[in-house]
Amino acid sequence: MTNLFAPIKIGDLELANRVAMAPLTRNRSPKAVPNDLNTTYYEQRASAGLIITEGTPVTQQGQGYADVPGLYLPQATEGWKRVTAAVHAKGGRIVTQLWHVGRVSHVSLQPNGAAPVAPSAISAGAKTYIMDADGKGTFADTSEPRALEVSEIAGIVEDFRRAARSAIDAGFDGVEIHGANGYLIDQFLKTGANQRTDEYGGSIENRTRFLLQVVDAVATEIGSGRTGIRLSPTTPANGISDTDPQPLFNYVAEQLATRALSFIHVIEGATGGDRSFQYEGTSFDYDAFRNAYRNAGGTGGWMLNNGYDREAAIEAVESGRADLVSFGRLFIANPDLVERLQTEVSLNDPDRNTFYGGGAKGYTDYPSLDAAA
Ligand code: 8OZ
Repeated sequence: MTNLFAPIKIGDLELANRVAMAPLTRNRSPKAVPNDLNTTYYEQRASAGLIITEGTPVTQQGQGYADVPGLYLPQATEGWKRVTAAVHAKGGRIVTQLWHVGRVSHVSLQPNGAAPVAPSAISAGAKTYIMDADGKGTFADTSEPRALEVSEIAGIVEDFRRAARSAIDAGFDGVEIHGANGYLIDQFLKTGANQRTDEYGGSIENRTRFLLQVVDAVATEIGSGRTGIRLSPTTPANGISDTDPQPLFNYVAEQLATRALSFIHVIEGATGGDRSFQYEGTSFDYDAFRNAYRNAGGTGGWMLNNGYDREAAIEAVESGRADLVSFGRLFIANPDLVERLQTEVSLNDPDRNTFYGGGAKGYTDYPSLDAAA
């Protein structure tokens, strides 16, 4: 029987335990550069088996929220070096999440106030987070996107490759490609956002093309054993939907299986919500998805996410349903979450009001057990 707290090797990454810190957007990095407060936050959470940083846009075009840290400016690489050094000094492992939001953006965040880009000119109908004229964070409707020219797509793949190189330069142990939650890769995958008639739209193979081009560019640049990907087959996040997700994601699983990735990170159901959520008129079997990956020879760590508590995480790993489990909200409020889960002590509650934006309050001031003692 495998234990949630036992070490694991996934690809090239040797982890002390199977409790991962999920990527969490916190909007505390003005000018897209990680700072000392961000360093403290990640350092406090270094006992996670693996930290996956908040989404990190690969370009300004890939940016959809104010004050998220990027990986497209030299200053950001320098800032991330301090974060990775602090986590490594505490014995932790940390990868960064490479992100392009696609249509989930606002003109005020785009280069020259341009329209956000997407597979097709279909609005997300979602909210994003921008700065108002007084520099105060506020939620706003996502802007109308324009459809990418086929000639532009290779450039975006190249942006992912370049950011992956910068991640390694910054000292990260690897990267997670953000293929989830209705952002650009998920927009290409799913019928609700992709109505293209060229080689990037229509068939399952065509809709998966962009994802695989990004995976191959990143894995070739930094090594497949340092590359993971996050997927959310049935989330409605950011207005995304698909008419038949099971064959789509079984194909994705089979394709990824041949690429020797470090891990596959799966959000079950609606991100941050109902784990049994399905798109209207469809059904999705997450065990069948994992089996498609394993039956095709996939050996990466299978990481599950979404609303897990101690008991459910222990069960998932002991039953073999998961190799690792990632925790989001619990890691916001409990820097020493691994120790707390291990010793079964009570957890601090996260404060929603301080999730996005602000300073140390609700970010670096949640007490660890040591501090409480
Ligand atoms: C919450 C707020 C803003 C962004 C995701 C990157 O859902 C996000 C995100 C979450 O993957």
